[in-house]
Amino acid sequence: MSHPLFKVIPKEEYFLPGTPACPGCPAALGLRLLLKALGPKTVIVIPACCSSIIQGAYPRSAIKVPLINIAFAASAATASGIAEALELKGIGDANVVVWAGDGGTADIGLQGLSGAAERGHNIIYVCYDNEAYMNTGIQRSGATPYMAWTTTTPTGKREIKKDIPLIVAMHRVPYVATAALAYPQDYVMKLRKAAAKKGFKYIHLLAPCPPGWRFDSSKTIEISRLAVETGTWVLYEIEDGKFRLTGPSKGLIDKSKRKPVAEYLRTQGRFSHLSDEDMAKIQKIVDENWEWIKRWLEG
Ligand SMILES: Cc1ncc(C[n+]2csc(CCOP(=O)(O)OP(=O)(O)O)c2C)c(N)n1
Ligand code: SF4
Ligand SMILES: [Mg+2]
Repeated sequence: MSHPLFKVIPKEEYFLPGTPACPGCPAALGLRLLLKALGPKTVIVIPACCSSIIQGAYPRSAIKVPLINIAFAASAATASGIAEALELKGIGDANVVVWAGDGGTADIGLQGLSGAAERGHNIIYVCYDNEAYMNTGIQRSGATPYMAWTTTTPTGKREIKKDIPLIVAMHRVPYVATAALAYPQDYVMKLRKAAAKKGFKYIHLLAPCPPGWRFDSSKTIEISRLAVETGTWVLYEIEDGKFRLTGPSKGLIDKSKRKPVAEYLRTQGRFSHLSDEDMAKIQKIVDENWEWIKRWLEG
């Protein structure tokens, strides 16, 4: 009998093994699942990031679908052009996907992303968020969380994480969702839902990165799960303007159901310098975020 996972996630592979990804790499797993979810009629646009290395060089790319590498700021604009060209050619059933890091999304590619969202091009933009510029040596990005160590925030980042999914949602696009690697069915279903809708769709995948977050490479999924169980990372979707919690996040409105945020933070060397006071402040940020969600759901 086949594993229940295969009911949702096909066995076919479009991401070949033997890449230079680090062990436990969330970008490799996230892209592999994305290609399984969307299938061979997919064009991938990748700006400068770890994934542009992981994919390998033409003609020996690890990715079995058409792929274009592009300058940092240009990924959403490039995908928009590809989507319009396919439309003109009468090819309406291909998925045009941006696969970009948090630096390429929250900072350098934000204007292109906003423009494509506002114009409503028929693309799926996926940000895999490892919460720093990993490929160039762990520099902080707008998506790095409060107090996280990076090489450019040696005593911890003083600013809070920029909320990209909500910024995109304010463009009134048909679909915005968050995802986590510990919940692959939830991620795959969201990708499929996005593919079935016309217009600009956005998915933000939390991507725990062993070397950048300072944890053992066997723990990627465990840390992804803790991010959700502590309520630090919230799984949701906003479909045609309607906000909905998904997966295990549905049961976490009640604070007593959430694990303490410290359980998540203590798994990672990037937070090893935190005092109890810092931990309490981060717990407060997470709890305030849930208060927002509660008010939102209550309308
Ligand atoms: C315009 C420009 N600036 C800087 C770089 C150098 N660079 C290449 S990858 C990268 C980091 C990208 O970070 P992110 O988007 O978060 O992806 P990750 O490396 O974390 O996967 C940087 C700064 C570049 N290629 N182009
Ligand atoms: S630094 Fe992180 S995201 Fe980049 S290849 Fe290694 S594990 Fe993957
Ligand atoms: Mg990054």
